[in-house]
Amino acid sequence: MSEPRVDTILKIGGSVITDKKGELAAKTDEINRIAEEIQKAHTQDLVVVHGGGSFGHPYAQRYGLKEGFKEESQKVGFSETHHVMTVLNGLVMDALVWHGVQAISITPSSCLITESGRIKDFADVPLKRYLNMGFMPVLYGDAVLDTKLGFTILSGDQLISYLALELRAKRIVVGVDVDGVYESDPKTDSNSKLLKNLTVQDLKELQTKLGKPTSTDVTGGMLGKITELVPAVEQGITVIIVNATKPNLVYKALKGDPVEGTIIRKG
Ligand code: IP8
Repeated sequence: MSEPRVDTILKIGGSVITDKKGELAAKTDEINRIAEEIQKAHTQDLVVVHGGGSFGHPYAQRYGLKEGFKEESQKVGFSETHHVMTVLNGLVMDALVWHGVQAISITPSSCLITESGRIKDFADVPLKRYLNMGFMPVLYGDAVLDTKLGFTILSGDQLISYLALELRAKRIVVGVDVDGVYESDPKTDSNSKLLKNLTVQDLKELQTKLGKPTSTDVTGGMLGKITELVPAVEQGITVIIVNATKPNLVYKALKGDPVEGTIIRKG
C-alpha cells in the first residue's frame, strides 16, 4: 500500500458545533453550514476531526474519565461518553454525507490505544486505505482504552497533531469559536489582543502565559490546543486557527485563501 500524504487536517471545535452551556445541545444549523463549506471547498486529501463540546465533555467530567479507571461505576460513564460522541459524530456525518461528501467515520475508541494519555497504538491501515481511495476520514475526540490508566479521554487536538505528522500533512486548520489565539482569554478579557502570526517560540511562551481554561473542557481548551500543536509546527506544518462560527472562514482556509485568524509557523 502506498503511504498516503494528506493536504489538510481540519479540526472543528466542539464549541462550534454544540452549545457548551447546555448538555447534548447540537447546533445543527452550524453543522450543516460547515458541511456545506467543506463540500464547496473540494479539498483533496482532507481528514476531519471534531471535538466533544456539550456531548463528550460533561459526561467525561461527571465520571472523572480523563484521570483513568478507578472504580466500577465509571464504566457506564465510559460507555455513555463514547456513545454520546457517536451521536454527535452521527450528526456531523449526516450533514457531510447528505451534502454529497464521500466521508467515512473512523471511531478512535475502536482503533487506537493510549499510554498515560498519549496515542500509543493506532491501527491506521483502514484509514490510510480510505485516503488512498479518495475518501475523507472523519474522527473525533473519544473515550479510549489506555495501557496504564485503563481508559482515558483522547482530545481531538492530540489526534490532529498525531495525524498531521503521521500523514505528513501540509497544514492543520483549526476552527474555533473565537477569532484566533489571543494574548489572554478573550471571553473574560475584552481588551485582549488577537495574535495574527505566531512561531513555535511564541507558542511556548504562550503556554506559560495563558492560564487554566475556564470552561468544562476536560481536555484543556485553547491552552490544550496550543500544547498539542507544538510538535506538528516544529516539523514545519502550518497551523491556521480561524473562527468557524463566522460563515465562510473554514471554506476560505480550506481553499488556501487569506483568512482572518492566527497563523502559526515554525519560525
Ligand atoms: O473536544 C474530547 O475531545 P475535544 C472528547 O477535542 C470527549 O477535546 C469525549 C470529551
